[in-house]
Amino acid sequence: HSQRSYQERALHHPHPVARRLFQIAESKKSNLVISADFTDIKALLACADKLGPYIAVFKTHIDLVADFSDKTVTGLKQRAKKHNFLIFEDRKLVDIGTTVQKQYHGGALRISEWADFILSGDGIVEALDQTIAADSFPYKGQRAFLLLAEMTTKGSRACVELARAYPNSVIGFVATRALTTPPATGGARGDFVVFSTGINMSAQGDALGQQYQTPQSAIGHGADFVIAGRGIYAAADPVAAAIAYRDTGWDAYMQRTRQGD
Ligand code: UP6
Repeated sequence: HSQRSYQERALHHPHPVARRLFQIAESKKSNLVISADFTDIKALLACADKLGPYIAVFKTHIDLVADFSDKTVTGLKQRAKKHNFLIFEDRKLVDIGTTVQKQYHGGALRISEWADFILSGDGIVEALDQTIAADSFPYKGQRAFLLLAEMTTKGSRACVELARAYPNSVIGFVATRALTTPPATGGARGDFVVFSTGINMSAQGDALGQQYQTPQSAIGHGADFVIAGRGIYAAADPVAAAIAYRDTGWDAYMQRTRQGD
């Protein structure tokens, strides 16, 4: 698990999106990602307004937004700037390369326009890598991908190999634990950012198979950022919950990097 500070990783990471991510975490003292799984623009932007100050990343499922429009795009971009957070679109794209390219860049949801990073995966990473590397791509150097890690050891090894093969676009993983031993020093390649989903401080799971761990547990296992949805936005006081998750996540990070000693 990485014992280096976000500040140090921000200085040395070869990818600009990872550098921005670590800078934001450091400056807001937050490794919290809100999973904003809302079904209309008003609720989505209200969440960004209310919780924006406490988070490093705002995670969307944009295909849930029934009234998606230009207002969604401009509204999200404006909130990201105002509150200094990155946007992660969590659509699980699984089609053939050429289809995925069109779903990502252009298309009805215009994901490349407003999402700093999205999920990629085996079979599509080559196609998406080509899209963001093209001379005509308007957001060059400002977009990146995460890989959704496989649970088996064999699967997660393959995932790491894939990430290493695409250093210009893949910056890390969504996983329940760190998949690699991170480099101990400077500008070494392979400093993957680990995001963990399934974070909740008051529930063990839901009725549909979701399983939760706490921010302390995830960060103790090597997560750099914790993603929480219902644990925060469905709480009686979402702002108080966001602050509690942020502070718990930050303390766990300080412990792991021994800055708390
Ligand atoms: N998510 C998971 N597990 C995964 C991958 N992604 O929960 O393996 C996403 C869900 C949802 C969020 O799609 O957006 O993380 C979890 O929300 P919750 O905290 O409300 O359970």
